[in-house]
Amino acid sequence: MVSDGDGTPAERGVVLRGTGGVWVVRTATGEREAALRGRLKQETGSKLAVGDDVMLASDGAGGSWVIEEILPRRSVLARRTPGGGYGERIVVANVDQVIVVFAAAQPEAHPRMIDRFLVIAEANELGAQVVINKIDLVDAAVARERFADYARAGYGVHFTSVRTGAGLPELHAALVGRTSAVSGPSGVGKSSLLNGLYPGLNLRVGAVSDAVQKGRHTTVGAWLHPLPDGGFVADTPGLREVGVWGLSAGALDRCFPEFGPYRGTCRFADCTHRVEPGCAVRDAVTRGDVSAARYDSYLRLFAELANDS
Ligand SMILES: Nc1nc2c(ncn2[C@@H]2O[C@H](COP(=O)(O)OP(=O)(O)OP(=O)(O)O)[C@@H](O)[C@H]2O)c(=O)[nH]1
Ligand SMILES: [Mg+2]
Ligand SMILES: [Zn+2]
Repeated sequence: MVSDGDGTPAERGVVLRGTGGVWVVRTATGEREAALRGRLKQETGSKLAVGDDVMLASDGAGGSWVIEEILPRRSVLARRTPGGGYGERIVVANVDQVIVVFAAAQPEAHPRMIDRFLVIAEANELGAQVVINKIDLVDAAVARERFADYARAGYGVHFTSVRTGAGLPELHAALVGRTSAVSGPSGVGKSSLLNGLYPGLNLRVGAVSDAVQKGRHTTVGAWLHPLPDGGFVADTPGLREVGVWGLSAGALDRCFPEFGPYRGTCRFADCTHRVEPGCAVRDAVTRGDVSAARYDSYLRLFAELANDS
């Protein structure tokens, strides 16, 4: 415990979740419920988010805690505010990486949907890893081939099964000590994976509670779960619509890391890599150096984003 200027006891903590103005903050000595100091609420740009590092102060009487200060953020997973206003809505602060979870079957992963999640991570300048779960339901060699594009594009890819335990040690190693935003469609096994890695988490599996949040995710906040061996994982519902992430069509090419070696060498500096002559990205696709399927995702998302604005 340290002391602030007034001699009031102060503690540093991480915001785990919040409802109705009450925030749960984890400090070195436990979890505390705290309200945001009124002065902080008014200041522009100081909206509190799950994942924020904060300074807490006790009211002295030993009862309630107040969030006195939001410490500078290392990163944010943020979307444009709904309704087109300026500013942003932070889904999780201080995220180190996005873990995009899909299933090899039941429900079968759609690679074009995986690309959407990866683009959102890239647009937020966050690292991403891909998890293909339920590998027990398919031929593992076929699945590895089917999702080979992601490893080729430079992403970490984990093939896992909660049923057999396959791939779990490697996924565990990828989570320890970091703050990860876990996302993916309903039913792919996100909660099952986290329970498999950390039985103490006791997340609900196959629950309707998560599913009913679909369509309401502009108001449903993320939850940050502390991991027993260091780090945090956040459930982040509703990551899939790229349109709300404040991304312009012209910036989309930077969200495909494997285009990187080529996009600077197109004939036109403002090449959109669709129809322009002398496009080095398209040439790389023709040669097979860039995945045609990933390029196809680029074209679809470009059209979507161009229509949005
Ligand atoms: N065969 C098989 N089934 C799995 C595996 N992982 C999870 N399941 C099953 O898949 C179903 C959905 O799992 P959940 O963990 O609830 O999925 P989720 O991604 O958390 O879903 P939401 O919370 O709705 O987003 C459950 O019936 C699990 O038992 C796996 O590796 N193999
Ligand atoms: Mg779940
Ligand atoms: Zn080009």
